[in-house]
Amino acid sequence: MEFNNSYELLIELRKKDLLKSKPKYWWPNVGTFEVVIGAILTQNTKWKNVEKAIEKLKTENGELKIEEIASFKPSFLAELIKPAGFYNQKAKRLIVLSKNILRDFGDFESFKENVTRKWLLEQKGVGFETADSILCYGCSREVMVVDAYTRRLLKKRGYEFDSYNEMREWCERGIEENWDKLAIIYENDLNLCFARFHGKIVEFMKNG
Ligand code: 39A
Repeated sequence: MEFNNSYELLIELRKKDLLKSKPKYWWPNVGTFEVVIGAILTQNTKWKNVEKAIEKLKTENGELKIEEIASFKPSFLAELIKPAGFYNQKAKRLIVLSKNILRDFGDFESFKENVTRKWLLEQKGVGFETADSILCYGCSREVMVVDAYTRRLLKKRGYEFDSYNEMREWCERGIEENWDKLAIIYENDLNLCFARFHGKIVEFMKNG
């Protein structure tokens, strides 16, 4: 795979049909509180384990309520999210994060509209990748998530970066500079393009 910028990488990945039978934005249930939960739970574990934990958290009608998570005792939540590993730490962080969202934004809809990267990065257990996952998939912002898969793929092709932000900016820049050719494919939705681009990188690195 040869590429000179992230646009050319996306074009290469598009030839591989990597997101067949995946949700439109790759991450399930985009725009919901479930993305916040998934972004924390996926730290240091496989996505399959996250799916198991999320299923345990859902109510009978498939809902995941922020008020409910905020009201749980850490030990009770830890038991539910056990499949995702580091469950005591993750339970405490999820409860505090849920409480802080309700305290500072009132509800999840207002959080989606008003949250900033700075606010997210001030939360315990939220680093760059988690913050950008919440922004891109939870809040529909025009932000590209990059991760260990992205770093490994780019390193293999001779691209190395000093920081997370430098790698993210490189990925975003190639897409933005070629948006005239991509807009029609991605319904004029840059968030959709970034969401799928990240998903394609993960699926490519996981499954070849
Ligand atoms: N590692 C991952 C994933 N693998 C994933 N999916 C598959 C759907 N998501 C949403 C996040 N992280």
